[in-house]
Amino acid sequence: MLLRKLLFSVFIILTIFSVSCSDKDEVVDLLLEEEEEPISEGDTTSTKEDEVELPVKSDTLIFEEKNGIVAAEAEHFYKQEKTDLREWFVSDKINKNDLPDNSLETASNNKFIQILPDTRVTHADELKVGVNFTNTPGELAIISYKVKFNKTGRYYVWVRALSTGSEDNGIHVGMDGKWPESGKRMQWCEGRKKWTWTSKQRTIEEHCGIPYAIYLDVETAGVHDVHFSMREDGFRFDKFLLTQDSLYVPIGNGIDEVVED
Ligand SMILES: [Ca+2]
Ligand SMILES: [Ca+2]
Repeated sequence: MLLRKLLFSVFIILTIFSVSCSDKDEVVDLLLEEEEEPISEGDTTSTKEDEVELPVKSDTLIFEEKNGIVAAEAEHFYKQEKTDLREWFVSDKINKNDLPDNSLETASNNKFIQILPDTRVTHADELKVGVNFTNTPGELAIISYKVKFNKTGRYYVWVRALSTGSEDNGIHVGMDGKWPESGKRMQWCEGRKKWTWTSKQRTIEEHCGIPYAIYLDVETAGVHDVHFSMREDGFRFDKFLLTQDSLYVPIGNGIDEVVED
């Protein structure tokens, strides 16, 4: 009798162990399946609802040129690359103590982006080429925007920026993976500590930049990628504007961004 009881107990224990192993296997299988289909931030299969809620980094957000002009909020970039050393951060992710006075209140759309960390704040800080400064466009912290051009031709590039010194006031602009000479070394000397529109190119002779020299030539109508990349770390970027009118000067927040219908 005792032996029968003992055998029965062993049977029960083995049965429970077997069921628990089977459950465990099912859980492991489920985890593996979920890992095979990760949901990433850049997933292009996102629903319409997601697109509305997350305009930033959505490749469905296309700005459209109309009547030879187009504007876009800097914080509405759809892609960021080469971020190992420096990265663009949207202002609502930056510690309030690190935001210059009134920079949010006076920014278009009350947001901007900044390249961080900023290790070269003054001229006395160590210059590290390829880290906190680069004269090579497309080398560090590239952000991209999709722009639909209805008209081909030359577009002058204006950027609204806020600098606090001489080491956070330069940037590069390019298009479709190319960085033309006319997009190198955008430079700001005026308007320290307030948002300032500029379209000037720094040269050896003129460190504060010369006008009418920063532009992109659009050869085909349709959607193109407009890129900006780091020249100096700490750069603060509110908005950009492309215009075919060489004499156009943006004022205030500039014109509203227009998204393709
Ligand atoms: Ca800097
Ligand atoms: Ca803005």
